[in-house]
Amino acid sequence: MHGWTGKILRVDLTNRTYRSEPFSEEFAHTWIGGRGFAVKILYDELAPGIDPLGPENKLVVAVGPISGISAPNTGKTVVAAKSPMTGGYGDGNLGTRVTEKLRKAGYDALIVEGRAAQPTLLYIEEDRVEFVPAEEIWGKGTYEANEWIYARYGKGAGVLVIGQGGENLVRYAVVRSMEGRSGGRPGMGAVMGSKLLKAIVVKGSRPIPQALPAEMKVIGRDDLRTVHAMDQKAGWSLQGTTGVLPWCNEVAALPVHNFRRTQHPDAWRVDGQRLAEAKVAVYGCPNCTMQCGIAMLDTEGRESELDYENMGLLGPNLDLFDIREVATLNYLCDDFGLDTMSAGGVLGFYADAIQQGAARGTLRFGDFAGMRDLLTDIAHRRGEVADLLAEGTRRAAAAIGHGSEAYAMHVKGLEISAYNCKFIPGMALAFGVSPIGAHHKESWIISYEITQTPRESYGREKAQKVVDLQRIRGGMFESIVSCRFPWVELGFGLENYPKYYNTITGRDYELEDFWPSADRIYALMKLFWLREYPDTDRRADYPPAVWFDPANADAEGLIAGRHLEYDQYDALLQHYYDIRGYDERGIPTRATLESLELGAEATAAEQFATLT
Ligand code: PTT
Ligand code: SF4
Repeated sequence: MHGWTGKILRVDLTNRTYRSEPFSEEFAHTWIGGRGFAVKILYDELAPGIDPLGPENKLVVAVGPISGISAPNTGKTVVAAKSPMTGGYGDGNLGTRVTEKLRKAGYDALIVEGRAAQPTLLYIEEDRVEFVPAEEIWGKGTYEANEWIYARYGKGAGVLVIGQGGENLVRYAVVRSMEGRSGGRPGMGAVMGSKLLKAIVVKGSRPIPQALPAEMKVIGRDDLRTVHAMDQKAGWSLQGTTGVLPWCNEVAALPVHNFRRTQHPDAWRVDGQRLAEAKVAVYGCPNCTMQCGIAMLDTEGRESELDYENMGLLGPNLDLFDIREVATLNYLCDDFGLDTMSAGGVLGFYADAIQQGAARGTLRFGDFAGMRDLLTDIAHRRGEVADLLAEGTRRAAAAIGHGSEAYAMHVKGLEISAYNCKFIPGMALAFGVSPIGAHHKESWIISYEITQTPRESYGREKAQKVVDLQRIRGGMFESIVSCRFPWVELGFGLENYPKYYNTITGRDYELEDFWPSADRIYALMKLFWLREYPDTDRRADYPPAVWFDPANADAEGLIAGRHLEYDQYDALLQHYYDIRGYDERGIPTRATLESLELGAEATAAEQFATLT
């Protein structure tokens, strides 16, 4: 088989055993890799209703056929499990040396099962697997733990590590890698923590199987140069993702004051220009020339690597406009291994609940020290409030009550990315139908919607665009596993990806040939959800109530008085279901499942729910 190693490494932490398992060429072609492998494995192997933080959950680390090869931005890996945040399928994608090392160790995926008896580091070197005691770094932040690991295994090793957040089962704990960033917003770090798994270290030196290695070398080298030149021309990596912040403020899409407002006159103080001026270092994932991880010093003089999402949700969303203070909250999230986006969402929600009189407490918007101290307590689950907020916004709102659910800014239990959609229907739909909860990674329609369509339209073309983007982003990029930024940010052609795929696997794909696999992956993520929540309906695909509330509309500015409309949103959602072949509850119909070669899954699904 060209393009895949054809093997998955399965490790059982409870019994300290492991084995290499072959997979078929048909499996490879059907599910491609990364998210495709992960959702199929987790759907087949997890019993419904298991505790995501129990030993029955499994962590899947999966790469794809073009991961790790010498071509633009191929250093990405998918981490997946049943999500402690949503209860459905969850995953994230991070830049890490594990990508290349796992393939060179001879595997396309790693499945970690069970629970270790004591804190453990999993060391994988080709056919060798060791369960290394990790008490010495348990309780340490990700930076210190990573240094300890590098000192023992060398800087060339691939490392995934968690911080105190994951150890203490904060539901939105992420997995960290120093060569990229953080992955697994829906709580993959907490899943590692629940297994007492502090880190995974991978080494390998076998060749990555490729159909045409010599051709790939030439294509990859040329395209790396092309992307580098495009970036230098566009200057994108000067500000990285934070370059989008002024635009979000200008078009009234910035989350301010727990998403209550969409614009702020001080937003410029935390924008990409300010970050570029304060820049002290630049980082990037392996195999990347775009290097978008821009770091500045925080209030304590520590390097903190900032992105737009981090800046928006730990800054304006909390009424914080001192960029060094935002950098400090960001540094703490990185060190504790907490998702910056959910952390910003939770803190904003709690400050709002206090302001509304729903909760009692001292935290105020704009209170940097209060936010910093509470974040630290959350990572350690110290005290009743922090313990509750470690559960995420949805659970915190359910406990606090008094109407706070309306302004708990999440979808399916995952906090919303830094795009305030109180008057952006298509992007609100993208959050609503994202199968892993409110994450912009599935379908970032906002730029198309604002610049190329009437903003107030709820037309079918927006639902079609959401589907188109899901196919490209959540389908193709997450399964071939490569960073999407060369395409998103520089316009590097999508046709390059089937070109790599064909050179590596020996197949003959056009771009559209990825769509059946992409649709299959989305359908299976939905079935995973349905199996966990058999009574689910279209309400699961709605954004927060506050975006529909006239009383919450901006009082002034670009979208003063505007808000989402229920009936029209519902019609837009129906367009999405129609295009996808889902029924009125948002569940794929039997015919749709059969057309995606999921007939067996459809039959099995009928044991727990009725399909139409
Ligand atoms: C991603 C999410 C994002 S998306 C950001 S900023 W972004 C936040 N980054 C965090 C961080 O940093 N530290 C932390 N403690 N928590 C964080 N949470 C947030 O996590 C780097 C880039 C980015 S920066 C994006 S959009 C793109 N994401 C890609 C993707 O998802 N798939 C893909 N094939 N290519 C991508 N390219 C880009 O990668 P999650 P990363 Mg992470 C400090 O994984 O769970 O999806 O959450 O991915 O390595 O941080 O991505 O404006
Ligand atoms: Fe990583 Fe940024 Fe490069 Fe993508 S563009 S691979 S996120 S450094």
